[in-house]
Amino acid sequence: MNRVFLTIVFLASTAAAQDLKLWYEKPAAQWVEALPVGNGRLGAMVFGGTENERIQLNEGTLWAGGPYDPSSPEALEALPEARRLIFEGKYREANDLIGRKMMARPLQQMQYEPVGDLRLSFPGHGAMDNYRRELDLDTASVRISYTVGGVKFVREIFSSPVDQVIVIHLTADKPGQINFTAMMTTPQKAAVQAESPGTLVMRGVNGDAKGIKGVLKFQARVRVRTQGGKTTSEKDRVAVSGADGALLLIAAATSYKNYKDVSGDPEALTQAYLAKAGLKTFNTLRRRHVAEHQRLFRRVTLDLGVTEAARLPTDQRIAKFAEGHDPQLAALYFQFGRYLLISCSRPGGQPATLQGLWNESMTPPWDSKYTININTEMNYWPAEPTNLGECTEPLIQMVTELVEPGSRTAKVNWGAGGWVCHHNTDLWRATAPIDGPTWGFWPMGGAWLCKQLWDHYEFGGDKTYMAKVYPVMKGAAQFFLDTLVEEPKRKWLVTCPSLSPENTHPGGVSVCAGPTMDMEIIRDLFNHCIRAAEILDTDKDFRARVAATRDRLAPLEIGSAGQLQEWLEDWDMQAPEIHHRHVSHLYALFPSDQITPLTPDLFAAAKKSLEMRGDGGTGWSLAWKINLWARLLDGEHAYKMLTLLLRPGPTLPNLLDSCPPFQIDGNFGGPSGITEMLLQSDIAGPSTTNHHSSPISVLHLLPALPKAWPTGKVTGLRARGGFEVDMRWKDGRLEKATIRSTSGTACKVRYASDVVEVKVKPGRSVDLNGSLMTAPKASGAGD
Ligand code: FUC
Repeated sequence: MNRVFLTIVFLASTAAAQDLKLWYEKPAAQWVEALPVGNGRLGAMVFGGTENERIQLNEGTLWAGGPYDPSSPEALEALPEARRLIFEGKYREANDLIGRKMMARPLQQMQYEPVGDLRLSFPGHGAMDNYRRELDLDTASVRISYTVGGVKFVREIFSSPVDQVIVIHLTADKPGQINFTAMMTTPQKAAVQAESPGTLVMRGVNGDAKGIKGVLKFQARVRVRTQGGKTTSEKDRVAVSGADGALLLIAAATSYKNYKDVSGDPEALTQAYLAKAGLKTFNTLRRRHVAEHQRLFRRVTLDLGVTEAARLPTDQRIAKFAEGHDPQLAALYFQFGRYLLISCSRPGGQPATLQGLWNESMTPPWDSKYTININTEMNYWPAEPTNLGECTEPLIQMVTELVEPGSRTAKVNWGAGGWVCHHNTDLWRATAPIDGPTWGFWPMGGAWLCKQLWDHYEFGGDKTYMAKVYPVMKGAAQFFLDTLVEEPKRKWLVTCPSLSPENTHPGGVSVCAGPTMDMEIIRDLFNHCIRAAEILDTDKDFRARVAATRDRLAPLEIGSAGQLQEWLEDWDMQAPEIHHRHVSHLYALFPSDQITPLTPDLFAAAKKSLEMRGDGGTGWSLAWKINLWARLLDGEHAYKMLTLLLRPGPTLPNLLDSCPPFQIDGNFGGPSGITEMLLQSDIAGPSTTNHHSSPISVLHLLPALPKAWPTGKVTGLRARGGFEVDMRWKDGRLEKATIRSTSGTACKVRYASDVVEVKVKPGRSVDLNGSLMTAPKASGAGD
């Protein structure tokens, strides 16, 4: 008895300590083992070497190139011919014509680049004991500790959103033990110079790329401050000997002001950041950093239970997750996603790229830019439901900025009004179709991003915000009013040319007319525009036109295998890649709500399509499928997808996602999927038939809870319509739920077969117990 009791107590206390930490027994041997910190603008990957520390640095605006216009002057002329060829079924010819005339010039966009590395060498620290390297998600800091010759050394690193510097603090438990040399290296065209007192400065210019000249200046500046000891600066290094402790502050900036203006002064900026931060003690810097991080991070807690496995280093846990004994790793993975979003996407910064904020290469995979045919949207899926609405600000800003270049592309490429962005964009907000017709000739990226704008409103209910982004959504809708064409057979309105992202149809190419996903995205965009115009009481005529056009869009179709058709034609069974990683047509099931249990035929067809696709895929594809199975209310299959994602391969030792290679989207799609397993919310059911006239939120509690998580607790999740939800469950049954209103006043709450209507005033909450039908009166604080 006693032993059992002690084990439980031990596990509980270890769990408390390890709950929110990634930790390792060795320094990182490679980048995919290093640990990320970031303040939305300044990022670092910390390797934790004892003799040689490498801190790889990024600054969010350091990209290749400069402002450019990739329009193809020949594009518009070729459009009618491309359409004719497609409608005649001459897909290859259309593809070739599009490739020759209609793609962007240059054919590729600019890439995200690294600043370089801060290298610290600690002579004699090669042989050490008691090594531990950890990332604490709750304090957003990396800590490395070890002993050499009986002296304990501790290194702590964080990137402060408040003071705009990366902070490195070095301590030893005996005086005079801190000896190191600091240097900087970089793959950029840059020079490093040591300046007194104890300062390293890297001055450089960004890369040229694809014929576009690099016009950004950048600077990284490291200041070393010690307690005691001696500091010398010479040539390109700063050396410290015999100090009791040291504080290093890193500032970095570029001359980027916005996508049209590169007149900033990185020298003045880095000097100013250091001057301000330099006045503060380590404890003050740390306190301010932790408080700001926890303001966001602590809004949500998730407890899925703990077992013995939680005592292992994180890389070992990843390898064992599928064995099913480590529910806490799923919770850690969920919180790691939130940590990453807070660290790479903060107001005033750039949105999360394919690698968030973290990239060591001058030529990263897919340029580490914004791929908007799934990846960038996935990055933001967890933002609203996991209570990080602020983190979408950089994305909203980017979409707003896309309007101007996107209007040019709409005009030059399509002869249309409004604005368009194809399947990628970059720091310079390029909007034209890139890479080649198979991938790039897809005019839907901007429209899909508009769904994120709408979600921000649906969760938050802020009408002032809605008024600001409505013109952006309206411009996106205008583009389709101008470019949709009638397909000859059934006279439906369709996009043409377009494609179902990256998937080849039986015609041997991707380009086609009216792929299902396009129709779904446009239906959402149109419905959201109508709803926004109603809320803002504006644009009556426009609303009517949008509604009339919406009603002529090609409908969702069920094919001969009972599947939701991916294309206008029933091609799915003959498509060359039946297991293709993109599940584009299932957009209607997730992230959209056009397919729900209330549309049973489509719901069954979507399930069939997902089964046909299979359970394989890239990291992000697996992550998408967690969300899709959760929306199909199948917790076991959703959990199976999570185990396929959270294993070595799709998940790297540092818990980052791999496409492969490293790509951060799965780190956001995964947590979004976990959220969808616990809470789903919808406003007034499916929007396919424009049911949005009297919206009411429907909150579905524990809709896809897997057997692997019989007992748990979650607090602070957000639901559409302005609510926050806490839940506690045991033996697979809901015990208690609390619905707090942030702006909503009424919602329907569904759990298993129970549905109750709850009224709650903003700022108040209502408690429900596991049997909803008997509950609301019990504690109704809603009046
Ligand atoms: C899409 C995907 C690829 C990759 C790239 C960044 O093109 O099809 O798998 O994720 O984006």
